[in-house]
Amino acid sequence: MALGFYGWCLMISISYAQAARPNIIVIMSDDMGYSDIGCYGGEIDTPSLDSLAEGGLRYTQFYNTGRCCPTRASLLTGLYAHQAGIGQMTNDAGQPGYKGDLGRDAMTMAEVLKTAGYSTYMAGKWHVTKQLKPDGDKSNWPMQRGFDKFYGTIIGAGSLFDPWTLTRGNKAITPDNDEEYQPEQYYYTDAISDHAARFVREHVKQSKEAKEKPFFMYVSYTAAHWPMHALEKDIAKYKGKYDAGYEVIRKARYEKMKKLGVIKDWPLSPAPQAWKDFPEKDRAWELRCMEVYAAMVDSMDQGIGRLVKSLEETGQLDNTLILFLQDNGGCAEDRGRRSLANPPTGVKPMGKDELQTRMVPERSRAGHPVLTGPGVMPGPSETYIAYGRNWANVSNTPFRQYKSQNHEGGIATPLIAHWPKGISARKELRYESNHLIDIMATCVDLSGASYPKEYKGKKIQPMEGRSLAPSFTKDRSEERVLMWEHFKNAAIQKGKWKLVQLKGGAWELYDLEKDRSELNDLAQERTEKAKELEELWEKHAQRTRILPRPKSGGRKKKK
Ligand SMILES: [Ca+2]
Repeated sequence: MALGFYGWCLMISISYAQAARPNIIVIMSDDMGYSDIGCYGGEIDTPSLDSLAEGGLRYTQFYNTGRCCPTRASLLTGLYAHQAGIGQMTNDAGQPGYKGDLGRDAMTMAEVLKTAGYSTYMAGKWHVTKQLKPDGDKSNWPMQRGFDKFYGTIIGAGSLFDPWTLTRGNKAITPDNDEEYQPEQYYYTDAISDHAARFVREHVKQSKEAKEKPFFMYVSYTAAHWPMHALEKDIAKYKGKYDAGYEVIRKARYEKMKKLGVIKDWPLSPAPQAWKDFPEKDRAWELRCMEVYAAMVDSMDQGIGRLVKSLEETGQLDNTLILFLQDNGGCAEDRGRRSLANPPTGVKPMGKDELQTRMVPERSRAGHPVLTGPGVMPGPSETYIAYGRNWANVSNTPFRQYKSQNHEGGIATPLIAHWPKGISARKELRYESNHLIDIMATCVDLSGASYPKEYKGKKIQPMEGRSLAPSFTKDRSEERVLMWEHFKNAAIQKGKWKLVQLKGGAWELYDLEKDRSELNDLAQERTEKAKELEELWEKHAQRTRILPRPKSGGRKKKK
C-alpha cells in the first residue's frame, strides 16, 4: 500500500519520536545520609557518582519517605506510600494504607513503561510485598509487576554475602548454586552491579527490533544498609580515615557542602554524643564500623562505574537518563551493636542448595557462627553489625533525626540526573522541592506513555507527582505541597514552610529557607501558619490513606 506524502511524514515523525525516547535507569541506595557521597560533601570516594553530577544536575531538595519499603512503594508507583498500600512495613496491619503489599489499584513504573514499548529490567532489593516464600504467591514479585528480567532479593535486608530471598526471575537461588553467576567471591553489591551491566549488554545484543526499543532499569542497592559487610580490599582503603572522630568529619563535610552549594548557611544540628565520650576500649571497633560503611558505598560507586561503562561501550549513554537517589536518611538503629548472650555453637557449613532463610543468619555459608557487638570487627560474613547513631548523625550532616523520621535527616536525599542528550546543563544545582512521586511522572513524560486509568480490570489511582523535565532547564517557582507519615512521624511542606512531628508529639514549624536544619521551631510564634498546615495535613491524610491508621499500631513482632 502506498503511504503517500503524509503517511511518510507520519512514519518519519513516529520513528523520530521513538528514537528520541531515552532509556531510563533509576539507581537507589539504601540507608545513606544526605552528605555521604563526594558531590554532596562526603569524604567517601565516589568518582562515578561525582562524574554523573559533573555531567548533569544535582537537586538539593529531593525527598524520600524516610524508610525502605514505603520509599520503594512510592517510587515504583508515583503515589504516596500509603496510597500504594505500604505506609509502614511489609506486613498487613489492616487498614487500606497499611496492607504491606503493593496495591492493585497502583501500577509500577515498569508496568506503565511496558505499555509504551519499553523493555524493563531490575537488579536489587524489591521490598514491596509481604509474600516471601519461594513456593508461595508471587503475584506481587517483580516479574509479575512489569519486569522482563529480575535478579535480586524480595525482602528488605540481610547478609550481603548470603542474601535472604535471593531470586533470579521467580526462582529462589543461593550464591553457590546459581549457574548464571559464579564470581570469585560473591558480594551482593557486586552482584547487583554486574547484573545491571549485563542487562544493558544483553539488551543491545538482542534482535535489531528488540534492541531499538528503549529500556527502563531499576537498580536497587542494599548498600549501605546494615549489616556492615564489605570486601577487605575496599575496607583497607579507609583504614585510619575516620580516626579523628565524629566532630572533625562532620565539620569537614559541613564546610564542603556549603562550598559545593548543596546546603545554605544553615546551622549544624547538635550531635548525639561527642567522640571523647565514646568508650575508649571500643573506639577501634567504632572506627571500623565507619570504615566498612565507607567501603560499602565505595563498592557501590565502583559498580555504578561499571554500569556507566556498559552504557558507553554499547553506545547507549548519551540517550539514557540516569537518576541516582537514596531511600532514606542515615540509620540510627542499633542492630548487632550488642554482644550475643549465647553465640551459636556447633554450626556446620551450608549445602550448595540450602537457601538462606534468615534476615540475620546465625552462621555463614562456610559454617562460622555470625557474631555481633563491640570487639567483633565488622566487614566479613561472620559479623552482623550496624554503624550506629553517631555515624548516622555524621551521614545526615547538617540535618536532625534519622531514618524512619520525617525531619530532614530522615527524608532528604541527593538526586543526581544525568542525560547528555536531554539535559544540556552541566554541573548545575537545582533548589526546587521534589519527591519520589515525581519519578513516575517523569518516566511517563519522557517515554510518551499515557498513564492508564484502568489496568487488568482495576481502576488505577492517578499519579501524584509532576515531571522533573521542566527543571532540567531551570528551577520552577510554583509553591508545592508535599506530605509525609510513617509510624506517627509526620510532616507537610508548603512552599518554604514545613510542619513536622516526631512520633505523634507536638507539631514543630520551620522556615526551610532560613533553617533547614530545623533548629528554630516557630510553631508558637506563627500559630496561624502552623494551624493552616495542620489542617492541610489532616485533609491530605484522609485523601492519601494515611488515615485511618491501624488500630494495633501495626508493628510486627521481632523474629
Ligand atoms: Ca533504607
